[in-house]
Amino acid sequence: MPDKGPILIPILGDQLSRGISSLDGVDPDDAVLLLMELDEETGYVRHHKAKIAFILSAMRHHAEDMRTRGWTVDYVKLDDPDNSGSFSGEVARAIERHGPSRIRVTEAGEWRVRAMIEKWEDKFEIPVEICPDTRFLCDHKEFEDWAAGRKQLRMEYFYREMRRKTGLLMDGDDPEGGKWNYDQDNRKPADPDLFMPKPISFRPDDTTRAVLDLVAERFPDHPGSLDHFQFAVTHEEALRARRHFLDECLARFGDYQDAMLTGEPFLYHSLLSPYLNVGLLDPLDLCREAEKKYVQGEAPLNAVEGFIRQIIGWREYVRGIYWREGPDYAARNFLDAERDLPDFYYSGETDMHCLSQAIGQTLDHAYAHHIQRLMITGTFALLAGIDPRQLHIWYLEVYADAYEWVELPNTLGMSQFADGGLLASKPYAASGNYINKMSDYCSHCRYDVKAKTGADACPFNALYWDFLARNEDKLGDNRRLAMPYRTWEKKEKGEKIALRNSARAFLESLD
Ligand code: FAD
Ligand code: DLZ
Ligand code: SF4
Repeated sequence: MPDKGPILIPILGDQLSRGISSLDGVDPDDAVLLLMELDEETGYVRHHKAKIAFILSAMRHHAEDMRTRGWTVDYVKLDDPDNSGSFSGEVARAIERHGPSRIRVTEAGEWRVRAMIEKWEDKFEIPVEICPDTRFLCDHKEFEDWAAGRKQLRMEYFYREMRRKTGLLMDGDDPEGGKWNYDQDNRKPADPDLFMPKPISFRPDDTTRAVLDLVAERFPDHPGSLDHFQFAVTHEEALRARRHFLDECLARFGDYQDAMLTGEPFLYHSLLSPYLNVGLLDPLDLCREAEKKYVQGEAPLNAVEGFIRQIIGWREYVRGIYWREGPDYAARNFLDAERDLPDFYYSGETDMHCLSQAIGQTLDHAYAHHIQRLMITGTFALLAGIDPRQLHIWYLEVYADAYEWVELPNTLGMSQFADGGLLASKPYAASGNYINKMSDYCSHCRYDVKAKTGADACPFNALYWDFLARNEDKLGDNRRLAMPYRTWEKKEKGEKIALRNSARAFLESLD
């Protein structure tokens, strides 16, 4: 290989940050950036059509943006007849085209692609430098050091470290306002009379329209609709989306973070995760902008702390868990759950109004907010004993923000307890009562949320008790479940049988 060739810098589809680490210290005149639209990436699961369109359009816009900043960009389109379909195949072809002296790439966001990149040096007989992804606050070693020797890896303690490290919402060595966490103020159910901010939407330009046509033609069998496509696809648009959230939604984000309302998919959530995850927005900058809103008296502490915690706490923490647990994490199934994912996860067609709302909006917008993911589609799957691997694939497919490093720990660990409690201290099991408290869904549902058994009873109710009874050998000694297990024990034998029969009849109807 020539010593004097350019540096070949592959930029993966979730590395669309102008300051991505593989560019650090590189002179644009010495490098070729390689962006690749690939069958393997668009097809390793059946991604929602809008997710593919978002990523490809953002990639095309980013390529143009980098060209205007003086970089040479080699862009391989999905319908290029010579496209080999994989990162390795396209890097091989790019080596032929450019004769690079070396390859430099920022580490991938998933084990599958990481393993592929680690083979490049031997495969291509050319030096390959893999740079750490500096868009995260906590690198792999720092997370290891934090986790080492701890019996339990609780997010709350990790989050405090990140607060200290960034100085966000700190008053010297103490947390602003005297408390680290204001979650107790953040559990208001939504009121249908609330004024809801309209989400900012971006009209597709020529580039996006071409991508939408391509996706409609090539992926007709993938889930989801392109009809509501309104994502930001450039750095500037993502900044406008950020401003919209900070000005219009942040102040009420905390109060209504856990609320759900019929026909209101977005409430006061930021809708910024797709942009953070592909690199159109920087997480720390976003948190600093949110902090300013508190300092300027434009948003209360419970909202700003809650928002910042999601990003420097949860987001960093789940990434740490993903890399720490290794590629086998995806295979865990602590509760031996083996039921197939019901078809209605792909159609939204079910009489359970909470599920039809959460799934319907997911298929329309490739979006559901956290409590819908956790307490509606997640809790139902947990109670029904759905195979966590099938559920993991579903979440990876249907959300525009889904990449394995963030989706897998949330699904397998937090939502399904399939890692046996590494991430969550107890399973997020709940009856219909929780959904009724936090939403207006039950008042629109054909099922009766107050009824426990029988054909018209809310299925979550019998499933909840059945879940506890079914998993008593694995969960019976969990201290946080002591109360529900005591309540179960106190029930009359007849009631127990009726609940379990009701659950069984419902589960059989799913099969
Ligand atoms: P907001 O409610 O406005 O929150 C602000 C930001 O905080 C988000 O944009 C996100 O970057 C971050 N955040 C919040 N909660 C989490 C969390 N638990 N883990 C990581 N980051 C978080 N998030 C993803 O980005 N990708 C996924 O694939 C994903 N899969 C999930 C699967 C399940 C089963 C569950 C329960 C949660 C999942 N989440 C995932 C976390 C969370 O639901 C989404 O980040 C959030 O709903 C995105 O919408 P938003 O931008 O409006 O978030
Ligand atoms: C998710 C995705 C999709 C749908 N398509 C592409 C693509 O065509 N080209 C690309 O470079 N990246 C894509 N991605 C994102 C990658 O899957 C992601 O970069 C890897 O999973 C590594 O995190
Ligand atoms: Fe969901 Fe049950 Fe409420 Fe219907 S009654 S919306 S199934 S929780």
